Amino acid sequence: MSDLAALEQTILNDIAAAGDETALEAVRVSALGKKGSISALLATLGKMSPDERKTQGAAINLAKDTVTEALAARRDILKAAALDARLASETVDVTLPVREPPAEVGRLHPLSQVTDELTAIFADMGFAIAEGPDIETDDYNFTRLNFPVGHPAREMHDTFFFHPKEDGSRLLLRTHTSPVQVRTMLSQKPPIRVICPGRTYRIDSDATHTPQFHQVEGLVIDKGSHLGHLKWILHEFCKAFFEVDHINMRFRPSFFPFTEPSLEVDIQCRRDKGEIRFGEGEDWLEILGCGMVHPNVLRACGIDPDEYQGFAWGMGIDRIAMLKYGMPDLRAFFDADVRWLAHYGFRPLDFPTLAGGLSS
Ligand code: 2U9
Repeated sequence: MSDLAALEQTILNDIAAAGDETALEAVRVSALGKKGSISALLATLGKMSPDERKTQGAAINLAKDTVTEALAARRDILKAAALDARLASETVDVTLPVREPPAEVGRLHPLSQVTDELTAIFADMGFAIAEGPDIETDDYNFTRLNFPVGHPAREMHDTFFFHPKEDGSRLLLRTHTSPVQVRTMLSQKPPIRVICPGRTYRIDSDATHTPQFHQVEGLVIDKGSHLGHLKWILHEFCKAFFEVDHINMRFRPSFFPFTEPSLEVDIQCRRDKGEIRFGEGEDWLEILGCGMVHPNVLRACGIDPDEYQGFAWGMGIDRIAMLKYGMPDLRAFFDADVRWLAHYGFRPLDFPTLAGGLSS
């Protein structure tokens, strides 16, 4: 057997032995690639005499064609085998039970649910929703809300301050959502009717306090707004939120720097074997604070207190969520435990509406 025939046979054996397309490509490169064995033979043609070139050239090219065809045929076989193997490994067992879609298994956090509920209630009364930044200035969080610099009421807020800037001013994490109302008054003309739900921060941590918590505050500014309107709004809110037809409320005098007069509000309830029922019973439960906006606050926010007056209220969303849905430890709200969420969470597509029912 000539050297060329032996080489051709070796290459054909290698092609037949190639088990996959990568191995086959390696055989192709070693035979027909730039430095391949057949390419090397073709390169010798230039140094041959014309007669030798004619015979050798024809023979080498014939070998090249044979190898090329064998490569193509083997590639087709290997491709088909790879496809068969993939199809075999990717079979779907149609007898398996169907996995529940995310809308069925996913759950809304109670805080999202309660925020949606109270937004639906106040939106129904004609309130707009306002939002603002979590990082605030001392001016918007305190000074314009009638907390004079150095006043002890500032200390009661246990504030997270950032490092002071070069000019001595310090940014902070807002301790209440009240700066959102400040921004609203500075940017809009009365009449104003807004609620401001959002994250708030204070250095505090136990079963009923977390350093980050949630508040919703409301603000009404108009020429004739008074405490009677405020009481009606809060009464309607409490009935709708706690889903009862009747609720007794108690307004007690209190103090907040930003309101005068200031009041704290309790609702009547009955505690029974760890459960609370609203709208009946002998106990009182504090749920919010409120009052008429202090003239100093109106003035600091660009509103003339001789022309306009208003009222505001604030409540902890976490607290009313715990009360309504009987969740005893606030810290669980932040544990990101899916078992807790499966128990206390809400179906995502049941959006609360007054017509369709808030939590049903
Ligand atoms: C402006 C003017 C007045 C908002 C108010 C309260 C009373 C209140 C607490 C409830 C529970 C905070 O989360 S809590 O600890 N809040 O009692 N908030 S009046 O009054 C404002 C707000 C903004 C411009």
